[in-house]
Order: sequence, then structure tokens, then C-alpha cells
Amino acid sequence: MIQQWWSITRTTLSLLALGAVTVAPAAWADQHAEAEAAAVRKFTVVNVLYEGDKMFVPSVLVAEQGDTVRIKVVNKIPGEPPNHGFAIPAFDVEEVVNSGETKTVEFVADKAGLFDVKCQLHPAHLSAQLIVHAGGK
Ligand SMILES: [Cu+2]
Repeated sequence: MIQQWWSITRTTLSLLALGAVTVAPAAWADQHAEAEAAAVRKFTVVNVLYEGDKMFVPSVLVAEQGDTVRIKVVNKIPGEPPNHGFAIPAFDVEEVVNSGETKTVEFVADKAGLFDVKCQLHPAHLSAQLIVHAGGK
């Protein structure tokens, strides 16, 4: 019974993880709709190991120009190395998060465009994207 539950849960979690990576446009639309109401855009980005690749979930973040962007970064990558970076060079964001830890970064998205979100420690780590819409509210 527990085994069956775990199997279903594991399948669901896998689909969720996959969905977060591949169905970005839906997440984008949701985030965009919420953007009208909030000047502080809050995200939780989880660093995961998925089928051999290290990546950020969600992998697309959307904000309006002028928003304060607050991102909670969680490192859930098991094993070595225990540290992973979280950097958005365009906004001078650079942090190192130890395995199992959480850190929060905050900045003002004062310019519009498409920006790289990456692990500054490991070039092979898959990047994410930050989209900042021009003009704001
Ligand atoms: Cu890394």
C-alpha cells in the first residue's frame, strides 16, 4: 500500500518537475497575470539534479521592469560538489548555496530584456532565464 502510494507520488513528482521545465509558457502567463498586482515579485527556485542534469526549477522567471525581485534559492542537488552558485550577472546577483540550504537574493529589475540565470561555479550546470517586460505597470 505504502509502496503503491510512493510509486504514484514519485511519478507525480517527476511529471511536475518535467512540467516545470517544459511547460514554461503556462507558468509565464500565470506569473505575468500576477505581475500587475505586485511590486515585489517573489520566486522560489530549486536547484535540482534531474536525469543527470543540474538545473533550476522553474527555469523561466518573469518580472515587470521596475519590480523588486526576491528569489529564494534552494539547493537540493545531492552529492558532490555540495555548493552551487546562483548568479544573474546583468543585475550583479551572485550567491553560493550549500547543499540543503536556502538563500534569498533581491534586486530591482531596472532594465528590460532576457537575462541569463546561471551557476557561476559550474559552466555545465543548465542555465535559467529571467524575462523582464519593458515599461512595468
Ligand atoms: Cu552548480
